[in-house]
Parts: sequence; C-alpha cells; structure tokens
Amino acid sequence: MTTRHAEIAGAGFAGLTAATALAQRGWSVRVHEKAPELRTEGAGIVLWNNSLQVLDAIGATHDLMSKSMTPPAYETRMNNVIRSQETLDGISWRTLTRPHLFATLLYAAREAGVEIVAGSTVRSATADGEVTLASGEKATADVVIGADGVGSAVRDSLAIPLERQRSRDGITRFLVPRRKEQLQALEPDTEWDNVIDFWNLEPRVLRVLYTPANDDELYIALMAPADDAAGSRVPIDLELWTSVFPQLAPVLEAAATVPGKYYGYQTTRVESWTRGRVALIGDAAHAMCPALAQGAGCAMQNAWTLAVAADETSDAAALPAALERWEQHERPFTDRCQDRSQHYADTREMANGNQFSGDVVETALYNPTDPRRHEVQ
Ligand code: FAD
Ligand code: 5PR
Repeated sequence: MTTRHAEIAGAGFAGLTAATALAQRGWSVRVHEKAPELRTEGAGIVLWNNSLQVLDAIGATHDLMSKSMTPPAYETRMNNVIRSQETLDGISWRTLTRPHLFATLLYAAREAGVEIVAGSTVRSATADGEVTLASGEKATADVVIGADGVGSAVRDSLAIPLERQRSRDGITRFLVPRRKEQLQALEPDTEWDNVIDFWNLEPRVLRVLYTPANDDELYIALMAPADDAAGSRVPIDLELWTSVFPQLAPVLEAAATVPGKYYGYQTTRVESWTRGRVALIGDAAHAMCPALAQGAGCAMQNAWTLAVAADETSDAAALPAALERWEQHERPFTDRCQDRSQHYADTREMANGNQFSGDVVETALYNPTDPRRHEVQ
C-alpha cells in the first residue's frame, strides 16, 4: 500500500497527538502551526486517565512523569474551611505545566517523523481533502485535521454551524514559584502539596485554584465574575486578592508581576466534527469550560481515536464514512463532558466539595486506547 498522508492545522495538544499517532502507524504527516515559533501559552494543567492512556500509547509516559506530580488530595475549601479532601482513589491523574506537556508531545512527534512547519497558516480546507495555506500553496491529503483551536479556520471555511454558550465567570492563570516554606510559615497545618480549590462566594465571588505542578512550579488560577472589574483586572489587583486570601500572599505577589490574561468561560458546540475527509478535534470541535479540567484531555482522547479510525480504514473511498462512525462512537463522551463542565461553571457547585464522584468522573476514567471500550458489559 502507498504511504498515506495527513495535513494537520495546528500544533497544539490535539494536533501534535494526532500527528504522532498517525506517523507511528506509517503515515506521512505535515503539521502547520501559524505561530512563528513552536511553544505554548498558558500555565498549568491537570491530566486524567483518558489522556494519560493516550500519552502512554504514544510512548511519552517517561517524559511526562519526569516533571509532573500526583498531589496527595484534591481539597475544596469555602471561606477557608475545608469541605472535602478527595484522594481520588482508583483514578489516575497528574498535574504539570503546559510547557512541559508541550515539550513532551513535540518530542514524541519529532521522534515519530512528523514534519512541523512553524509560521504556516492554513486558510481553508475542502471536504475532498485539499488545504490552502496563507502562502497560497495547496496540498491534498487522505485526511485533513482541523486542530486549529477555538477560532478554527478549517471549521469555518467549511461553514460548519456552531453555537457558543458563555458563562458569567472567568479566570486568569499563572505559573509561579512554589514558595512552599513561606506558605507553610503562614499556615503550618495545611498540606501545601494538595490541589486546593479556595472558594469564596459571600460577600464576593472570588476563587483561587491552587495546583502544584512539580517541586518548583505552582499553577494558580484566579476566578472572578466578568462583571467584577477589580476581580477580573490584569495584572491582578494584589491588594484585593491578598485581602481575601492572605495565606496565599507569597504566590499572589509573584502572579502580580506578570501581565496575565482573563478568559471568560465558554462552550462551543459544532453541528458536526467531520466533512468528507476533514475531521475536527480539540477546541476546534469541542471547546469547553475548564471546571472538569478536560479540554486538553478530550482533545488528546479524540486525536488518538481519530488516528486509529483513519488508519484502520485502508480503502480510501471509505474514509469519510469511517470518520462519521468515529464521531458517532466518540462524540457522546465529549458532549457529556462539555455539558457537565458548563453546568459546574454556571452553578459554581464545585464549591460544595466532593465533586469527583459518580457520573462526573466518566471522562476522567475513560480509556480511549482500549479496543473493547464500546462493548456492552
Ligand atoms: P489550541 O491549544 O488552541 O491549539 C491550536 C493551535 O493551532 C495553536 O497553536 C494555534 O496557534 C494554531 N492555529 C490556529 N489557527 C491556525 C491556522 N489557521 N493554521 C495553522 N495553525 C493554526 N484542559 C485540560 O485538559 N486540563 C486543564 O486543567 C485545563 N485547564 C484549562 C483552563 C483554562 C482557563 C482554559 C481556558 C482551558 C483549560 N483547558 C484544560 C483546556 C485546554 O487548554 C484546551 O482544551 C486545549 O489546549 C485545546 O488544545 P487544541 O490543540 O485543540 O487547541
Ligand atoms: N480545574 C482546573 C482549572 O485549570 C480550572 C478550573 C478547574 C484544572 C480553571 O483554569 O473550574 O475553572 C475551573
């Protein structure tokens, strides 16, 4: 059989995962990244079994583990009173920085022989597998993958209808030094290796999600309603935040030195993930609120299952139908995750504690690499 070819828009977590999985199956793969340099913006990230299984399947576990951790518990506080300390027994999860996840995926992609072109923008794609670049160059592929994020040009050039749902809250994210000794000095009884979700709803909605990412780096996310001008201001209003969270002063001071960017929570739902030979994955297909920490997780999960589905279809003419079947099988998991994340974002129910049980952990426990995952038990 001749070598099959994929053109991918976007070298984010979705695009790099799909590219690696296809190249490891003998495909020739070219990834276009519009940014002039290959790097990631953003701070920290939590990964769960669904994406950890994918990272393992592409051979990236060793790199991933080298600079990540599993905190002893996921703690939730209301007005600094502990509501729950979930040890998440039976669920595999890791915390890490985005730069580390990006470096891990970039290394895996290069090892697999993926060609990555920085400074290359995909302008449009057609259902029969042609991409047009901003340079004017055209290329054809057996599969075109739109992994070009929430503003996807691939998706919009195919006029795939979508709906956006916004929430009243949003968040500013930072990577700062751990400063564990200083934190311990201020609050000696706290386990500063835990993830700690510090909620305050009264008299004012302000929340800090404290997530250790490794021995040296801490990820903090500061949430405030979009209509709270001081709470959503960047750089952050240090006086406001330290007045509500005095025990976090050492790390808030570090965050205040960085410009920062406030993201309003939102969900994007598209009518369809596929058009002929084109498939959408990641935020291009299913951007979601971060409440369940699954945007990148679902991106990697769907990148993997897409690569497997495309590879298993050796008959070129049958590929569009195979992509439709892929969407039919995999999409319900992501749809439910989007709905749950939107629900938590809208209701702020995570403040109640004990939120990682029952249906909510469906996505976290999913194993997209298990070939029997859709068999009825
Ligand atoms: P992106 O990361 O957006 O990558 C798209 C890439 O495509 C970019 O590099 C872009 O430059 C490039 N591009 C865009 N247009 C073009 C074009 N036309 N041609 C070529 N290249 C193009 N997820 C988790 O799993 N865990 C978490 O803890 C978590 N926390 C989050 C917290 C916040 C506040 C937010 C907003 C999101 C969070 N997420 C989390 C979600 C996660 O960040 C995203 O879902 C994930 O990064 C999406 O990856 P992607 O590759 O689809 O898109
Ligand atoms: N979980 C994580 C996260 O980064 C955020 C949320 C939940 C890991 C925000 O960035 O609820 O907003 C959230």
